[in-house]
Amino acid sequence: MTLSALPLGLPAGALPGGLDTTTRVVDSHTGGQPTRLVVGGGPALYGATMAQRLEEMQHHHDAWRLALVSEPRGHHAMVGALLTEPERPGSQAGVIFFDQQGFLGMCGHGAIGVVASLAHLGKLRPGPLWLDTPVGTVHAEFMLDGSVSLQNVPSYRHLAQVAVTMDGQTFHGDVAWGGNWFFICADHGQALRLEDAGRLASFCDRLREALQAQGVTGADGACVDHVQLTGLAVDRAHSARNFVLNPGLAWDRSPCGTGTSARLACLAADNQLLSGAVWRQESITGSVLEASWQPAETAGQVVVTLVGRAYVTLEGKVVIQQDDPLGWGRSDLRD
Ligand code: PYC
Repeated sequence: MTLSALPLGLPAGALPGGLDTTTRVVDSHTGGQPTRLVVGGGPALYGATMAQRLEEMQHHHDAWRLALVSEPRGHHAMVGALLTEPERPGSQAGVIFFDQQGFLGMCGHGAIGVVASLAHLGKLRPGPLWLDTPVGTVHAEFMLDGSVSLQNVPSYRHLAQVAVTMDGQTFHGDVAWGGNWFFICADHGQALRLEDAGRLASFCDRLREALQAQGVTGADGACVDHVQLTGLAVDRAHSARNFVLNPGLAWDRSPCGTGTSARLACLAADNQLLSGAVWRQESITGSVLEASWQPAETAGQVVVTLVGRAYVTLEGKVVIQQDDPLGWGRSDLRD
């Protein structure tokens, strides 16, 4: 059938073999790292808490995760965000973040993208809002200049300077929580350059495997699924550069919000950054997140405020054609 042969007025989604879902998405990027926000349709979650809703999504609606963020509709750096009803009185919404590998506790660049996308749709004006996530509530502020300030869940260093052996060499790093678990390593000996992203991703992937093989975990045996290499900033106006490997081989185009939070928790623990001082974290793509910390209620923990900007790139409707063997996505492709 050619387009001109279509009966007049028939929507493309109603093509034979086509399932025109009511799922609507808004895509954005924060410092180059993409977020795909579901703003209508998608799975309905009925649990009373965000933790229950996450479990429901994991066990009953995982197909949606792959359909939304994996190829051919997405790619391995894509992070998805599903809005839910708020869990706590006073919050405006709940949000569950996911990627091609699974689910994220929190996502800094993603939360900034969610706020910018809701503002783009006219659903919020400059001012404060609270978002519930499976690992706690974050406080965001959509600013008049379009930037977003985000007070993350409390961050802390769990282990200091753990030794890990890989390929006969020993590396050291802190294990820290910033909404996800990170191994933060400075003595990696790698040049943090964009042109080396593939090599850096493979280095971090092997380091992560070594951590797991050598029994290095977060609190309560949690898997350390993010690796952050730190180095000197290229731009003198910035405080430091990082390379962050997210779950799988997805390396972060942004400086990673939860990773920057974990880094500040370590800097605070080592008395290397004063409370309230501004840290400008640079990624290997050159994008920047500003961050500062304040003591949290719990001793030894800090609350990190991130400031960044997200830009909307697309508004769309998800189409899953019934006879498309890849309509629900695939997760078995690795670069
Ligand atoms: O910005 O926190 C973040 C993040 C986590 C995974 C991808 N981005």
